[in-house]
Amino acid sequence: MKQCKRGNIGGRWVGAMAASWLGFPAWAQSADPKPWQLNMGRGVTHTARMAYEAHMVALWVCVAIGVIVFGAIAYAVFAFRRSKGAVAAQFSHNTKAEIVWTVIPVLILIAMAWPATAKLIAMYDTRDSEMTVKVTGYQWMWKYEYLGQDVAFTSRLERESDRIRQSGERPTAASQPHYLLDVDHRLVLPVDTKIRFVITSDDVIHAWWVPALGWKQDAIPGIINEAWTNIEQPGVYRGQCAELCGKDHGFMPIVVEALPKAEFQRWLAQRKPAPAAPVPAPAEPAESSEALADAPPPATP
Ligand SMILES: [Cu+2]
Repeated sequence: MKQCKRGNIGGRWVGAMAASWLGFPAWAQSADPKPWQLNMGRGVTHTARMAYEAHMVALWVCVAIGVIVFGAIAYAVFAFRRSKGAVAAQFSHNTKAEIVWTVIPVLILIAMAWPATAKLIAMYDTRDSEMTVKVTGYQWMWKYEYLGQDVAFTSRLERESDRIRQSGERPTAASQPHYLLDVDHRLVLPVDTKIRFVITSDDVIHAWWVPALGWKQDAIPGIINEAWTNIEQPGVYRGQCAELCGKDHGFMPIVVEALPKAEFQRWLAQRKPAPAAPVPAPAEPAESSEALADAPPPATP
């Protein structure tokens, strides 16, 4: 980033590291990625937080192992150097050591996999959802259908981003803060609602991914994948197609706008097609039905 000064970056980096170590909600945990963000975001759903927690546990386990292993190597290199008269041992096998360095990693892996598996199972449980949105991937846009609501629309790259990318202009973060991450029609969703997604594709494999929701799901022709979310905070959350799907793969962003429930209902009502005009009543017959009954049947040819 040209606008950022080096000292500033260093300061922000140290600040962010300190904040994430202390567990403070800092920019490193914002819903959407920010420039120079180092860690993954915390997201705005319970599932996103579960992914974040699993990631942080794995990270700290790796840090602890790294410190112990590299610390032991550094100590051995320094304390047992040849200039101090150290002589290398000549044994080639040690059954006890081999059992220890096999069993300990296995136990660490089990301790990490157990909670991660429980979280994964919860992420796939789409039961008791309150509404369903069908997502279909196309080269290169998304279609959203609010099932049972008679509301459907396509969502494609916003025109100004599309114009700039084809013009050769160099957009700046100031003039185009959401360059290639804006769409013409946002996917509007309610907060505090368990929303089920059914995800498929009409042509090639795409993947629907909004990092703040905490998951990505493949959109595969002929297959319907499921996912769900329950957004906790109103806001705008951005994502992209996460499967290499053709030459314009980089130009099919996703924008989710989470609204409070009542506002969402108003939005949905506006999007619904107007009810069909009542069918006009047939004109009054000239003669009464009794007169018609008495009339002779129409002549048949
Ligand atoms: Cu795609």
